[in-house]
Amino acid sequence: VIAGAAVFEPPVELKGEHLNVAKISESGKKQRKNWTLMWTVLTSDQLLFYKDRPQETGMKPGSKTDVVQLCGAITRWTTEKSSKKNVFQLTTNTGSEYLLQADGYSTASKWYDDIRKAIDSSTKV
Ligand code: I3S
Repeated sequence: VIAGAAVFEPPVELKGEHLNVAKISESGKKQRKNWTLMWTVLTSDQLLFYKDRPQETGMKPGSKTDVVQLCGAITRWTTEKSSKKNVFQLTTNTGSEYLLQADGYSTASKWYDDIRKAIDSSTKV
């Protein structure tokens, strides 16, 4: 490692899976709901959404579609914001709002629990 050079540290990925994602607000401004199947990665303090699952070789930091900071975020289950089952919402401290969904309840609830834990530990710092 060259002293003083900026080194890209890839985030430690806790898990990655395809989830249905809809961004419904950006900085507090409502957006048209558009459900998309996204390769979703949880790190200790971020949620990363990729359009396609990055292959080992093609993994570039710039290829992320969306990066959500979990510090100060809030998550809760919702039955009002979608007719789909197993939907939870994630609101960031900058006022962006996402809906996340999986058809399997165990998948959705594992993600919900893990995101909650990441929010708690990254917000305490
Ligand atoms: O909350 P909404 O507007 O009922 O959400 C539905 C729409 O986003 C719809 O797209 P159009 O706006 O093109 O009709 C989607 O196809 C639906 O999936 C959305 O409802 P659900 O209940 O699936 O989140």
